[in-house]
Amino acid sequence: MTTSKIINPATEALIAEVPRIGLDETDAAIERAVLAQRQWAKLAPGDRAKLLRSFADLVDRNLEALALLEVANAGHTISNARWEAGNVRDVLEYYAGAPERLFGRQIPVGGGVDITFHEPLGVVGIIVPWNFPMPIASWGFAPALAAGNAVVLKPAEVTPLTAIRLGELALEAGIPDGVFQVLTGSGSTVGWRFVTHPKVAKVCFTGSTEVGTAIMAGCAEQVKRVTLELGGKSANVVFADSDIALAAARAPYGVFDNAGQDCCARSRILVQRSAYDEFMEHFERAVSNVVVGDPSLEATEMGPLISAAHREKVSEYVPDDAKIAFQGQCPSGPGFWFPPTVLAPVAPGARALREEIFGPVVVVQTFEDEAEAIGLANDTPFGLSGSIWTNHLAKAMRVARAIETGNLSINSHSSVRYWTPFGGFKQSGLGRELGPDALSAFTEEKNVFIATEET
Ligand code: TAP
Repeated sequence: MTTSKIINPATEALIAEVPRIGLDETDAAIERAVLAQRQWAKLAPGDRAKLLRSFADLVDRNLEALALLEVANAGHTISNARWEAGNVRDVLEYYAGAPERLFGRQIPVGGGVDITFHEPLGVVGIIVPWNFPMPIASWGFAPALAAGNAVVLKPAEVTPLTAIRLGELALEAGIPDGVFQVLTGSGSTVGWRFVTHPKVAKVCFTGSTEVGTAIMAGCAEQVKRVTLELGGKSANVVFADSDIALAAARAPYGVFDNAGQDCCARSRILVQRSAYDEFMEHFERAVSNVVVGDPSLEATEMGPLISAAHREKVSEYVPDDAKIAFQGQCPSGPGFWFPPTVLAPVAPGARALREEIFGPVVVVQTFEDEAEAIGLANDTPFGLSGSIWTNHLAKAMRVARAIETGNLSINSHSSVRYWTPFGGFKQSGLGRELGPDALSAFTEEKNVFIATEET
């Protein structure tokens, strides 16, 4: 069997070699999942819930080890990686409360009784990108398992280590063999087989819009259920009536977190013209203070990019003649480093303005009034996230309702809470993850009529 070499992006050291499984092993895993799912769905809801709680407990007890694994594999800062492992625990705990609460309805009808059930789909294939390997995996597998499905999970080829460990912890927690399997290998082999295999009932994909589009088209051939969480080009809209110093101080963390490799990155900052100079003065100071370096150190705020190839791609958005307003610092030497970079002004058609960069590069534009701010924010095929800074409540609500995006924060950059829905408008995706309704994405509603009177 061939293997993938796993590299620490902060040091470029080889840290592991992981099997690259092929089609036959993928098919065998899917067949195991089909058999395991039947037993899993038959378990009493309370027993399924207990096993998910045990899984959450084990993640909690292994939290530091999982975090350190992510620091080494993905270059995430240790504080982010701890949050991510904690998020897996929380998501598991939250959906461990679901099996006993997966209520159907009794609907009034004549001549009998009508009731609905939420049936599991069967085997769910989850395809995960490299930018947040742990949380994104759990947003799929936790509700899918809670609803009585089996899961085959494909991590990104470059960041499989935490997923492999989570697969081991699930078994240790007592989740039956075959119910949750982690399959390491390439997207075009393992991931695509989830699309084409008739016994995979649903594909949950997070990644690029390009691959997501192909997955949706592939799933259409079998009318296969699909959830897509794709790219973003989100706007951070700063009105002149906001606390400009605060908005500028927080702006780096809205876009440079995880080195900008975040689908929710607010990679376009729109500032009301009358506040532009004041904003840029504070923003420059904030960017120069971002601590970029060894992600295992507690004080580090930004680590490296994931790979040399990705750094190459990000660099293309900052050519030699780019108008760099200012840049932060980053280490030299081994590691895929890229400094926090602010581009301004940018020409209306510039690639950096229109395409998802997925690196620590942000563009700053100005606007005159509310209408122009909304127009600019919506001038993108994406619609995942965004922020609005203003002290005017009615304006904040008007603008929030007008921006075509799935997740907005007012006077904050927070995007994700496991108990609120998450997902995109337009080409940022299809369907929602997390929140109270996540199980409906992993079940089919069945209606049953029972005659109680002869007709
Ligand atoms: P992709 O290249 O799309 O890869 C994502 C996953 O899909 C990986 O596991 C990849 O496997 C797999 N894959 C690749 N080609 C495939 C195919 N033909 N069939 C099935 N699976 C395939 O994206 P990426 O570069 O890893 O991630 C960055 C993108 O993800 C960005 O656009 C970002 O915005 C988006 N993203 C979105 C969100 C949400 S929630 N909307 C969250 C995070 C990231 P390999 O490992 O073999 O490449």
